Amino acid sequence: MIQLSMENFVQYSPMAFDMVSHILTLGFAVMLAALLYFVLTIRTVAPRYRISSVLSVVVMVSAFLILLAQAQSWQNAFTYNPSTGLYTSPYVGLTEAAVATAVPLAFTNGFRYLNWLIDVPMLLIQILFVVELTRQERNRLLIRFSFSGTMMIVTGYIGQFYEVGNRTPFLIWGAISTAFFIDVLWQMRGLLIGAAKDNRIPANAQAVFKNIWWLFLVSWMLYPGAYLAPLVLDGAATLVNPAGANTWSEIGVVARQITYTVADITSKVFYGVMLTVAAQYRSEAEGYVMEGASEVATA
Ligand code: RET
Repeated sequence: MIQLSMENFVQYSPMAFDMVSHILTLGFAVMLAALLYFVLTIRTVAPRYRISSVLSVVVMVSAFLILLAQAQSWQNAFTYNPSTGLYTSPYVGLTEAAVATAVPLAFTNGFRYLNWLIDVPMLLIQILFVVELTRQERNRLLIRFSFSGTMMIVTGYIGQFYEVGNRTPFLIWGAISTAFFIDVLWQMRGLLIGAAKDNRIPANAQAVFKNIWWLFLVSWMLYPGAYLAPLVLDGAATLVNPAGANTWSEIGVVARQITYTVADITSKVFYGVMLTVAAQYRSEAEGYVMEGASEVATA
Protein backbone atom coordinates (compact mmCIF):
# COMPACT_ATOMS: atom_id res chain seq x y z
CA MET A 1 0.00 0.00 0.00
CA ILE A 2 1.31 3.44 -0.93
CA GLN A 3 1.68 5.84 1.98
CA LEU A 4 2.86 9.01 0.27
CA SER A 5 1.24 12.35 -0.50
CA MET A 6 -0.10 12.82 -4.03
CA GLU A 7 2.37 15.65 -4.66
CA ASN A 8 5.16 13.09 -5.15
CA PHE A 9 3.53 11.59 -8.23
CA VAL A 10 3.16 14.78 -10.22
CA GLN A 11 5.73 16.50 -12.44
CA TYR A 12 5.85 20.29 -12.30
CA SER A 13 6.56 23.06 -14.75
CA PRO A 14 8.98 25.61 -13.23
CA MET A 15 6.04 28.00 -12.86
CA ALA A 16 3.94 25.59 -10.81
CA PHE A 17 6.95 24.53 -8.73
CA ASP A 18 7.85 28.14 -7.95
CA MET A 19 4.27 29.08 -7.15
CA VAL A 20 4.15 26.40 -4.47
CA SER A 21 7.52 27.60 -3.08
CA HIS A 22 6.23 31.15 -2.93
CA ILE A 23 2.94 30.20 -1.30
CA LEU A 24 4.70 28.13 1.34
CA THR A 25 7.12 30.98 2.03
CA LEU A 26 4.23 33.43 2.41
CA GLY A 27 2.74 31.01 4.94
CA PHE A 28 5.64 31.09 7.41
CA ALA A 29 6.49 34.75 6.81
CA VAL A 30 2.96 35.82 7.79
CA MET A 31 3.23 33.83 11.03
CA LEU A 32 6.39 35.68 12.03
CA ALA A 33 4.89 39.07 11.20
CA ALA A 34 1.69 38.29 13.10
CA LEU A 35 3.75 37.09 16.05
CA LEU A 36 4.96 40.67 16.44
CA TYR A 37 1.41 41.99 16.20
CA PHE A 38 0.21 39.77 19.05
CA VAL A 39 3.19 40.63 21.25
CA LEU A 40 2.95 44.36 20.61
CA THR A 41 -0.81 44.66 21.15
CA ILE A 42 -0.95 42.69 24.40
CA ARG A 43 -1.09 45.81 26.58
CA THR A 44 -3.99 47.27 24.60
CA VAL A 45 -6.35 44.82 26.35
CA ALA A 46 -7.23 44.45 30.03
CA PRO A 47 -5.17 41.80 31.91
CA ARG A 48 -8.06 39.30 32.06
CA TYR A 49 -8.09 39.02 28.24
CA ARG A 50 -4.35 38.74 27.73
CA ILE A 51 -4.26 34.96 27.80
CA SER A 52 -5.88 35.07 24.33
CA SER A 53 -2.90 37.04 22.98
CA VAL A 54 -0.50 34.67 24.72
CA LEU A 55 -2.16 31.69 23.05
CA SER A 56 -1.94 33.45 19.67
CA VAL A 57 1.78 33.84 20.30
CA VAL A 58 2.07 30.10 20.98
CA VAL A 59 0.17 29.38 17.75
CA MET A 60 2.40 31.73 15.73
CA VAL A 61 5.67 30.24 16.97
CA SER A 62 4.63 26.66 16.31
CA ALA A 63 3.12 27.52 12.92
CA PHE A 64 6.19 29.47 11.88
CA LEU A 65 8.54 26.59 12.64
CA ILE A 66 6.42 23.86 11.15
CA LEU A 67 5.52 25.78 8.00
CA LEU A 68 9.23 26.44 7.53
CA ALA A 69 9.82 22.67 7.67
CA GLN A 70 6.92 22.24 5.24
CA ALA A 71 8.54 24.62 2.75
CA GLN A 72 11.89 22.83 3.07
CA SER A 73 10.19 19.50 2.47
CA TRP A 74 8.97 20.87 -0.87
CA GLN A 75 12.42 22.12 -1.86
CA ASN A 76 14.14 18.84 -0.96
CA ALA A 77 11.71 16.42 -2.55
CA PHE A 78 12.00 17.45 -6.23
CA THR A 79 14.81 18.01 -8.68
CA TYR A 80 14.83 19.81 -11.99
CA ASN A 81 15.28 17.62 -15.04
CA PRO A 82 16.81 19.72 -17.87
CA SER A 83 15.86 17.22 -20.58
CA THR A 84 12.13 17.46 -19.85
CA GLY A 85 12.16 20.98 -18.39
CA LEU A 86 10.15 19.70 -15.41
CA TYR A 87 10.63 19.22 -11.69
CA THR A 88 10.23 15.61 -10.74
CA SER A 89 10.52 13.32 -7.73
CA PRO A 90 12.16 9.87 -7.69
CA TYR A 91 8.68 8.36 -7.38
CA VAL A 92 7.22 9.51 -10.68
CA GLY A 93 6.65 6.59 -13.04
CA LEU A 94 7.36 3.83 -10.53
CA THR A 95 4.94 0.94 -10.25
CA GLU A 96 3.03 0.54 -7.00
CA ALA A 97 5.34 -2.30 -5.90
CA ALA A 98 8.45 -0.23 -6.66
CA VAL A 99 7.08 2.74 -4.71
CA ALA A 100 6.64 0.51 -1.66
CA THR A 101 10.33 -0.40 -1.63
CA ALA A 102 11.75 3.01 -2.62
CA VAL A 103 13.21 5.07 0.19
CA PRO A 104 14.07 8.55 -1.15
CA LEU A 105 12.97 11.67 0.62
CA ALA A 106 9.30 12.25 -0.13
CA PHE A 107 7.24 15.41 0.14
CA THR A 108 4.69 15.17 2.91
CA ASN A 109 1.83 17.29 4.20
CA GLY A 110 2.19 15.49 7.52
CA PHE A 111 4.00 18.43 9.15
CA ARG A 112 0.82 20.41 8.88
CA TYR A 113 -1.16 17.90 10.89
CA LEU A 114 1.37 17.96 13.69
CA ASN A 115 1.15 21.74 13.69
CA TRP A 116 -2.65 21.53 13.97
CA LEU A 117 -2.29 19.16 16.89
CA ILE A 118 -0.83 22.07 18.82
CA ASP A 119 -2.77 24.91 17.22
CA VAL A 120 -6.30 23.53 17.07
CA PRO A 121 -6.67 23.13 20.87
CA MET A 122 -5.00 26.54 21.40
CA LEU A 123 -7.32 28.32 18.93
CA LEU A 124 -10.37 26.68 20.46
CA ILE A 125 -9.31 27.50 24.01
CA GLN A 126 -8.23 31.11 23.48
CA ILE A 127 -11.76 32.28 22.73
CA LEU A 128 -12.96 30.96 26.10
CA PHE A 129 -11.07 33.83 27.73
CA VAL A 130 -12.63 36.59 25.63
CA VAL A 131 -16.33 35.67 25.84
CA GLU A 132 -18.29 35.69 29.12
CA LEU A 133 -18.63 32.21 30.68
CA THR A 134 -19.11 30.69 34.10
CA ARG A 135 -16.12 28.74 35.39
CA GLN A 136 -18.09 25.53 35.02
CA GLU A 137 -19.06 26.22 31.41
CA ARG A 138 -15.51 27.21 30.54
CA ASN A 139 -14.12 23.97 31.98
CA ARG A 140 -16.70 21.92 30.12
CA LEU A 141 -15.80 23.53 26.79
CA LEU A 142 -12.10 23.33 27.52
CA ILE A 143 -12.31 19.56 27.86
CA ARG A 144 -14.74 19.08 24.99
CA PHE A 145 -12.77 21.26 22.55
CA SER A 146 -9.44 19.68 23.49
CA PHE A 147 -10.79 16.17 23.11
CA SER A 148 -12.73 16.58 19.87
CA GLY A 149 -10.10 18.85 18.31
CA THR A 150 -7.28 16.42 19.05
CA MET A 151 -9.23 13.38 17.87
CA MET A 152 -10.18 15.18 14.65
CA ILE A 153 -6.53 15.81 13.83
CA VAL A 154 -5.11 12.45 14.89
CA THR A 155 -7.64 10.47 12.85
CA GLY A 156 -7.16 12.78 9.84
CA TYR A 157 -3.38 12.42 10.17
CA ILE A 158 -3.64 8.65 9.89
CA GLY A 159 -6.02 8.97 6.93
CA GLN A 160 -3.80 11.30 4.92
CA PHE A 161 -1.15 8.60 4.55
CA TYR A 162 -3.54 6.72 2.27
CA GLU A 163 -4.51 9.38 -0.23
CA VAL A 164 -2.87 7.64 -3.21
CA GLY A 165 -3.80 4.12 -4.38
CA ASN A 166 -6.47 2.14 -2.50
CA ARG A 167 -8.43 4.85 -0.75
CA THR A 168 -10.59 2.84 1.66
CA PRO A 169 -8.57 3.73 4.79
CA PHE A 170 -8.37 7.34 3.57
CA LEU A 171 -12.15 7.60 3.45
CA ILE A 172 -12.83 5.74 6.69
CA TRP A 173 -10.39 7.82 8.75
CA GLY A 174 -11.65 10.97 7.03
CA ALA A 175 -15.24 10.12 8.03
CA ILE A 176 -14.25 9.50 11.67
CA SER A 177 -12.39 12.81 11.71
CA THR A 178 -15.45 14.58 10.28
CA ALA A 179 -17.62 13.34 13.16
CA PHE A 180 -15.30 15.13 15.62
CA PHE A 181 -15.22 18.18 13.37
CA ILE A 182 -19.01 18.44 13.47
CA ASP A 183 -18.88 18.37 17.26
CA VAL A 184 -16.32 21.22 17.29
CA LEU A 185 -18.42 23.28 14.88
CA TRP A 186 -21.57 22.71 16.88
CA GLN A 187 -20.00 23.74 20.19
CA MET A 188 -18.37 26.79 18.63
CA ARG A 189 -21.60 27.88 16.99
CA GLY A 190 -23.41 27.79 20.34
CA LEU A 191 -20.61 29.70 22.00
CA LEU A 192 -20.35 32.47 19.40
CA ILE A 193 -24.04 32.94 18.67
CA GLY A 194 -24.52 33.13 22.45
CA ALA A 195 -21.76 35.75 22.79
CA ALA A 196 -23.26 37.79 19.95
CA LYS A 197 -26.48 38.11 21.98
CA ASP A 198 -24.96 38.36 25.46
CA ASN A 199 -25.99 41.69 27.00
CA ARG A 200 -22.98 41.65 29.37
CA ILE A 201 -20.88 42.24 26.25
CA PRO A 202 -20.90 45.70 24.53
CA ALA A 203 -22.63 45.89 21.13
CA ASN A 204 -19.44 46.50 19.14
CA ALA A 205 -17.84 43.36 20.61
CA GLN A 206 -21.05 41.35 20.05
CA ALA A 207 -20.83 42.20 16.36
CA VAL A 208 -17.22 41.00 16.24
CA PHE A 209 -18.22 37.63 17.77
CA LYS A 210 -20.88 37.19 15.11
CA ASN A 211 -18.30 37.82 12.39
CA ILE A 212 -15.86 35.44 14.06
CA TRP A 213 -18.43 32.67 13.70
CA TRP A 214 -18.56 33.11 9.90
CA LEU A 215 -14.79 33.40 9.63
CA PHE A 216 -14.42 30.28 11.75
CA LEU A 217 -16.89 28.27 9.68
CA VAL A 218 -15.42 29.18 6.31
CA SER A 219 -11.74 28.96 7.26
CA TRP A 220 -12.01 25.62 9.08
CA MET A 221 -14.01 24.06 6.20
CA LEU A 222 -11.06 24.68 3.87
CA TYR A 223 -9.01 21.98 5.62
CA PRO A 224 -11.28 19.02 4.81
CA GLY A 225 -11.53 20.48 1.29
CA ALA A 226 -7.75 20.23 0.91
CA TYR A 227 -7.80 16.70 2.39
CA LEU A 228 -10.18 15.61 -0.35
CA ALA A 229 -8.12 17.13 -3.18
CA PRO A 230 -6.63 13.77 -4.28
CA LEU A 231 -10.14 12.45 -4.95
CA VAL A 232 -10.87 15.05 -7.57
CA LEU A 233 -7.38 14.99 -9.08
CA ASP A 234 -5.70 12.26 -11.01
CA GLY A 235 -2.64 11.75 -8.85
CA ALA A 236 -3.12 8.00 -8.89
CA ALA A 237 -3.42 7.89 -12.69
CA THR A 238 -0.13 9.79 -12.96
CA LEU A 239 1.50 7.13 -10.83
CA VAL A 240 0.68 4.46 -13.41
CA ASN A 241 1.15 6.51 -16.54
CA PRO A 242 3.49 9.45 -16.08
CA ALA A 243 3.01 11.07 -19.46
CA GLY A 244 5.04 14.22 -18.78
CA ALA A 245 3.51 17.09 -16.88
CA ASN A 246 -0.11 16.54 -16.14
CA THR A 247 -1.72 19.96 -16.15
CA TRP A 248 -4.67 19.02 -13.96
CA SER A 249 -2.53 17.41 -11.31
CA GLU A 250 -0.17 20.36 -11.35
CA ILE A 251 -3.00 22.87 -10.93
CA GLY A 252 -4.48 20.66 -8.25
CA VAL A 253 -1.28 20.65 -6.18
CA VAL A 254 -0.92 24.43 -6.47
CA ALA A 255 -4.60 24.85 -5.53
CA ARG A 256 -4.22 22.56 -2.53
CA GLN A 257 -1.23 24.48 -1.16
CA ILE A 258 -3.01 27.81 -1.73
CA THR A 259 -6.02 26.44 0.15
CA TYR A 260 -3.86 25.38 3.11
CA THR A 261 -2.10 28.74 3.24
CA VAL A 262 -5.31 30.79 3.02
CA ALA A 263 -6.86 28.55 5.67
CA ASP A 264 -3.84 28.98 7.96
CA ILE A 265 -3.74 32.76 7.63
CA THR A 266 -7.47 33.17 8.22
CA SER A 267 -8.00 30.57 10.96
CA LYS A 268 -4.95 31.58 12.98
CA VAL A 269 -4.09 35.22 12.18
CA PHE A 270 -7.41 36.87 11.19
CA TYR A 271 -9.15 34.99 13.98
CA GLY A 272 -6.54 36.11 16.54
CA VAL A 273 -6.75 39.72 15.36
CA MET A 274 -10.55 39.69 15.62
CA LEU A 275 -10.34 38.28 19.13
CA THR A 276 -7.90 41.06 20.03
CA VAL A 277 -10.34 43.65 18.68
CA ALA A 278 -13.23 42.12 20.65
CA ALA A 279 -11.06 42.17 23.78
CA GLN A 280 -10.11 45.81 23.14
CA TYR A 281 -13.80 46.78 22.87
CA ARG A 282 -14.61 44.94 26.05
CA SER A 283 -11.64 46.47 27.89
CA GLU A 284 -12.68 49.93 26.81
CA ALA A 285 -16.27 49.40 27.94
CA GLU A 286 -14.97 48.29 31.33
CA GLY A 287 -12.98 51.50 31.69
CA TYR A 288 -9.58 49.96 31.08
CA VAL A 289 -6.98 52.56 30.18
CA MET A 290 -3.83 51.31 28.56
CA GLU A 291 -0.74 51.72 30.74
CA GLY A 292 1.02 54.90 29.74
CA ALA A 293 -1.99 56.23 27.77
CA SER A 294 -2.86 58.87 30.38
CA GLU A 295 0.65 60.34 30.17
CA VAL A 296 0.18 60.82 26.44
CA ALA A 297 -3.24 62.40 27.01
CA THR A 298 -2.01 64.91 29.57
CA ALA A 299 1.28 65.72 27.86
C1 RET B 1 -9.10 16.65 8.40
C2 RET B 1 -9.30 15.21 7.90
C3 RET B 1 -10.47 15.07 7.04
C4 RET B 1 -11.73 15.44 7.73
C5 RET B 1 -11.63 16.71 8.49
C6 RET B 1 -10.42 17.32 8.77
C7 RET B 1 -10.47 18.63 9.42
C8 RET B 1 -9.45 19.44 9.68
C9 RET B 1 -9.55 20.74 10.27
C10 RET B 1 -8.39 21.34 10.58
C11 RET B 1 -8.22 22.62 11.14
C12 RET B 1 -7.02 23.09 11.34
C13 RET B 1 -6.70 24.36 11.86
C14 RET B 1 -5.41 24.65 12.00
C15 RET B 1 -4.91 25.87 12.45
O1 RET B 1 -3.83 25.98 12.86
C16 RET B 1 -8.19 16.52 9.62
C17 RET B 1 -8.38 17.42 7.30
C18 RET B 1 -12.94 17.32 8.93
C19 RET B 1 -10.85 21.37 10.51
C20 RET B 1 -7.74 25.35 12.21
